[in-house]
Amino acid sequence: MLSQALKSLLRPDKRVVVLTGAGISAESGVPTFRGEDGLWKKFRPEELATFDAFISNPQLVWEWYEYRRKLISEVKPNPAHHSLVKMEEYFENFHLITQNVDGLHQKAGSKKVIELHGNIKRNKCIKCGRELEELEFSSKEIPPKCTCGGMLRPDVVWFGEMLPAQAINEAYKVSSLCDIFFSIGTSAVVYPAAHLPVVAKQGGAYLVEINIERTELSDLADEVFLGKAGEITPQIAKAIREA
Ligand code: BJW
Ligand code: ZN
Repeated sequence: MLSQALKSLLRPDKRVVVLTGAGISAESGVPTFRGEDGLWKKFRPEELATFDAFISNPQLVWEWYEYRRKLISEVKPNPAHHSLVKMEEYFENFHLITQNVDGLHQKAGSKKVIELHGNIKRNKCIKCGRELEELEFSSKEIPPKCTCGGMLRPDVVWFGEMLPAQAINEAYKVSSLCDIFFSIGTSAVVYPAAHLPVVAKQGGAYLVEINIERTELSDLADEVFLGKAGEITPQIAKAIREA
């Protein structure tokens, strides 16, 4: 049930920012990193999603990503992703920021997505930085090599690495200037993404969280929906149509 305060804010001229995390794709069948049914139980991202881990065991890290790529290529966006497409169409000033690398927002039809942690479909050479799509190289070797001889790695952001400057700068800017900030399906423990809702709140935004469990952010939020993103987000989209 949406509060009256939130309902009254759901006007087309309100500036809206949505930050999504792994939880929004959970109902599509993409495992999350942490939380109750946090998936990669065998692999802690803090151990595998680092450049050092890649250098010490490139094969293992590459194969983890290959496994996930295959899984992601077989799943579909869920009602939460689709509801955000409706919200993008409704609000005149709408920004979708995602920590996910699965491309499911784009697959659902979201036109503009700020990807903070890269995209699992792309690769880049660790030596010359060249970006390559999956089909542009032969994978006889694991990991495959670039024409310059350097190893290819997924074009995602690992711990200790800088986020793409344009993406994080835009994310900070729109978060500091918004009227409503939705944090959906993120444990809000990985920085700098976890700082965005705080910046929004400091800027006067109404902070809404959607998650199956309480997080680090819950105490700061104006409204917490404890439930599945695929069930709650459509209720927000429905309220917009009724506003
Ligand atoms: C549902 C649901 C359903 C389930 N419906 N909900 C400040 C303080 C402390 C540390 C740092 C700091 N600044 C930087 C750091 C270090 C570090 C960091 O944050 N560490 C913390 C863990 C302590 N950050 C970095 O290193 C970042 N870089 C950086 O800061 O650069 C500057 C710098 C460089 C060098 C030196 C110093 C500074 C980079 C972070 C990169 C994160 N990369 C990963 C991997 C990406 C590639 C890949 O996919 O393999 O990104 S890690 C992983 O975590 C992935 C995610 O995007 C990210 C966030 O996870 P997310 O999305 O929140 O998922 P979960 O699983 O944690 O949560 C899921 C949630 O969904 C749960 O809450 C569930 O309850 C919920 N849920 N089902 C709704 N159906
Ligand atoms: Zn190269």
